[in-house]
Amino acid sequence: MASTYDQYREEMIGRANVADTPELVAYYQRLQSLGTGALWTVANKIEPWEPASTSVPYLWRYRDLREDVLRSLELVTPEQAGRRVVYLENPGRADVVAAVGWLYSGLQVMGPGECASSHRHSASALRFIMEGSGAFTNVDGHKMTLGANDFVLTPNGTWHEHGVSEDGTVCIWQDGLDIPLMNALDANFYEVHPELQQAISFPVNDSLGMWAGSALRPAGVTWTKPYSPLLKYEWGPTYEALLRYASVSEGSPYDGLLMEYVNPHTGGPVMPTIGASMQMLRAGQHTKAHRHTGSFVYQCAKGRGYSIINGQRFDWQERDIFVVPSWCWHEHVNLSEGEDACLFTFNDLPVMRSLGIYREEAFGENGGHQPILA
Ligand code: 1HN
Repeated sequence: MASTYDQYREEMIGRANVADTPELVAYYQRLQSLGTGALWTVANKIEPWEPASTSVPYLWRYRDLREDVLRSLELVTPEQAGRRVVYLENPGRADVVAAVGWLYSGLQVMGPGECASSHRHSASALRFIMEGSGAFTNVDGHKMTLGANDFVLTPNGTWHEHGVSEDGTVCIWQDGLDIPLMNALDANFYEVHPELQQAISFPVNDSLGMWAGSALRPAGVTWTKPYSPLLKYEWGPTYEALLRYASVSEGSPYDGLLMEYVNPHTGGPVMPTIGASMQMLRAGQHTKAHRHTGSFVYQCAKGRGYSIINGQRFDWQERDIFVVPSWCWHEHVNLSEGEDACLFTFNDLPVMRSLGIYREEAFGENGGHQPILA
């Protein structure tokens, strides 16, 4: 409840508070005919007290989607569709085809022997592998083999194509891109590779050989591109790193054991506009609620539990995807019996941080936990 003082402040101090009169309405019409408007009629909307996202908290259950994603295998070929993808539409962001904020996400499916044509675009992209074996991605000639819970980058401007080997199985992965952001900035270009399929120019999985050496890096090798030279982050070493972290630290009361995927060359985010992390919740852990700027797409990589987002409970299990819009309160609960749970996220934190607009706040009341609203 806003106090009387808050109401007074909201209505009176520095805020637009002009009642319509016939004279003003006529004036507004006149301004509109001139391609203009009176700022005080829109000021409170364009300058809210705090972020007021049009994205809503939302969860897509994998068991609801999987059959329909697989059905697209029979309905369209990758050649016809370009990409055979079922995208995730946030009810508040249908106009920009976003899953949350300025982030797009979808589920892509490919069968054995299929390969989509090579292309590049201004949008930065990533994939998180959900199921199947034999998937691969080729990024600027660096071919990578992909298994469940592997995370792979296709940074903006890189030629890329994906496929599944002849001896593989049907594969489903989550795509994440900043297409809505690129479109909002009117900076989105798209090109098809002249040869449709790139050559494999380096040893398979070479970016791991070069850059996945944990605290080691190849001597005398320079890297000048604005994204991580490590293009694939495998599940095995990711989970191991989380276990090692858990053995020496409590982690954060708000995030549990959260580790960011980094560019090993800089220690910074994997790409200039999209960051990613994997977070472990211990058996029985219930994190405290907080909120911050930035839009987040989560995928449960292991275990089951629920999250409370702005007072609403969302139950998740492995492969479910949910979103936390900017400045929404959120807390997570691990319900896996005696086991840790792991949540993958991709997000626009690098944008928030590089523009100096990252802000964070703890939920102060009720021991740090939100009441669940009906
Ligand atoms: C794209 O390039 C891929 O490379 C997937 O698999 C989804 C959605 C919009 C624009 C480009 C891919 C995409 C996309």
